[in-house]
Amino acid sequence: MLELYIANKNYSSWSMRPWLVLKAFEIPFQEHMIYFDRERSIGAFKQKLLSISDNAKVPILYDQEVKVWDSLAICEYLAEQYPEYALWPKDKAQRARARSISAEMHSGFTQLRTLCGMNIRAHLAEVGQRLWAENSELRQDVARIEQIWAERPDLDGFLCGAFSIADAFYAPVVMRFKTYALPVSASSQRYMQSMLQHPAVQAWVEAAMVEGRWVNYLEAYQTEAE
Ligand SMILES: N[C@@H](CCC(=O)N[C@@H](CS)C(=O)NCC(=O)O)C(=O)O
Repeated sequence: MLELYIANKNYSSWSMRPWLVLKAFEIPFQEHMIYFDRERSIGAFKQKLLSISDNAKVPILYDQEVKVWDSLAICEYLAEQYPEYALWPKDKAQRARARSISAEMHSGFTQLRTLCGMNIRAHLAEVGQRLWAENSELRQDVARIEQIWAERPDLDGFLCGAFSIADAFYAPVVMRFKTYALPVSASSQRYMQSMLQHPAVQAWVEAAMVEGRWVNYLEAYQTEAE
């Protein structure tokens, strides 16, 4: 049985990606949750991670004795292990696009990632409005994402046709756009709706909503009492 180590569903955007892929394609796996510490200084999260993998970051996948870390490497490994499912699109051109946009997400969009941390439970529209007004680099990141989304083959569908790893990579972005109510086009909102209605995304979001763990250092914009 595959074993996937992840952190809090409310906050852990990197964990969300391979988890969604496993769920969406109904690949059986055992989930191991390692909660972030309330304060970074506590150090228990890091210590637990270090006992699992030297890279000390989630997600980590174990397939018996095989260890895979890093969300993109995990998804590539799953695609290789389950060639019967289209984890990457079957069509060569769409597969190339899916790989490219996943890699682009993996290594880019720094401003969006830094300023708008994933926080599924939170409603930060006012914060989003301020960030949007003040940060041209954030607006550039969002513009590029919107361009990628607009190029999907069917406006009612997913990024490269059927749901694939590429969508799992952009799922945390969907959550960020929602939390910070960033002003995106009708076409982008349509993609966000398709994603939010996907059963795997819904399952993750439902779990995030009831998780009930507060992590101070991941809450830049609100205090616990709010
Ligand atoms: N590039 C890595 C990033 C993993 C990552 O940064 N994970 C975060 C959680 S979302 C983490 O484990 N942070 C713990 C830390 O930095 O102490 C991936 O794609 O898996």
